[in-house]
Amino acid sequence: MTLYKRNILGEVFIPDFVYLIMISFDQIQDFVRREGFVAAGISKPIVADIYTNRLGEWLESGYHADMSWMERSPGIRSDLQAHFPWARSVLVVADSYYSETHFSEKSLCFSKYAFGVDYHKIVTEKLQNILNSLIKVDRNMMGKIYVDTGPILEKAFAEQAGLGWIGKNSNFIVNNVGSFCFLGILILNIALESSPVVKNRCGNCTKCLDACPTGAIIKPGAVDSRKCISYLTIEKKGAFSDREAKLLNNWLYGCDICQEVCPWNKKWSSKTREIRYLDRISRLDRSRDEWLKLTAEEFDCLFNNSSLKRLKYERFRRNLMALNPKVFFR
Ligand code: B12
Ligand code: SF4
Ligand code: SF4
Repeated sequence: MTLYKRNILGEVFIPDFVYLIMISFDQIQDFVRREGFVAAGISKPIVADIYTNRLGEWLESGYHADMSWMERSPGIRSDLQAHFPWARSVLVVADSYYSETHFSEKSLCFSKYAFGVDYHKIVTEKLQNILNSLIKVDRNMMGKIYVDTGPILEKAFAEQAGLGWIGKNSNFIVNNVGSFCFLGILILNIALESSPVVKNRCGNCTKCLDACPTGAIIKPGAVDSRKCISYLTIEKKGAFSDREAKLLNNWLYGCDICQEVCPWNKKWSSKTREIRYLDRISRLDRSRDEWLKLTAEEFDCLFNNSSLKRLKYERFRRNLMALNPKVFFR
């Protein structure tokens, strides 16, 4: 017998009282720890107006560049129940991918998030394990996973779930862990109490704004993607303009500068226990000339199941050709 019902429109109707008694956050925490996540918390399935208003301003300013998919589905971005009427709470998790980098002088720069297996795959797999465990406890459990795979304001949910705070560099800083963490969410049909929110601890610090080599952090918390090395090397389609090509500052894929300078990362970061995030780090220490010799077949082999695979060889070559250390400027 299932405990939820459908009305004549086929919408799922769930009496809240049923789900209040089924499972506690403490039980969920056991599953979370088993998967090796460094933090977890619970949020309600709606994001506060402050986040959606800021998203609106960001889009109006054109800071999303050609990522037009960011304009889609504003309804679900603010209220998950608009799309999932059964949603009662959101489990938010953080997975650390931090490792120190000891690349040689000749090497081009790679973001730490590209040292191993694609995080979409790993975080989704771990959240699926949690959902499966929950279903074993209560077969009426329903869930939906997002790991940067849909129109979800993940950092807003993470802040509401008390995992930490959104820094002025716009990255989410997990309390006691730092920002070198991926986020993922599991929408649940059980009503769980929201976790207490953590205070923003950026204070008067402006290290990330000062360090960004392209001036992409327009104001605290807001990044103009058109100037951001991460956008240019990962998301941008097509050729670079001359000006864009000069912004890359030796970064072949992604950019970590505004995180590397953050005092909280210096204080808290420690090596991830998820070794799959680091499984090809030693093979990335190459000079531009060495990378230029990489063939399309070798690219596919080296970056199999990595997030770089989505870049494809053509855009990898585009990035590579644009790197010329003599012509960097803001
Ligand atoms: C679009 C996108 C990008 C774009 C735009 C980045 C951006 N800052 O928005 C580009 C391609 C540039 C990018 C780059 C990176 N990304 Co990205 N990206 C996303 C994505 C898909 C959506 C983010 C979003 O909603 N942006 C919209 C704007 C409006 O959001 P925002 O600027 O953060 O503003 C929000 C808050 O900051 C707040 N806010 C606004 N103004 C202010 C002002 C103040 C003072 C404060 C405190 C807050 C605040 O309200 C806004 C709405 O929620 C998410 C996944 C997801 N679905 O959430 C991953 C995600 C944010 N990216 C991620 C990563 C890892 C990166 C990179 C570090 C990768 C790299 N090393 O190169 C860089 C970091 C660059 C940077 N400094 O932000 C992780 C971040 C994890 C974390 N700990 O924060 C995410 C969460 C993916 C994931 N599941 O792990 N990304
Ligand atoms: S990722 Fe790099 S370019 Fe983008 S805001 Fe941070 S420091 Fe600036
Ligand atoms: S560098 Fe300073 S201002 Fe920037 S995110 Fe870290 S603590 Fe906040």
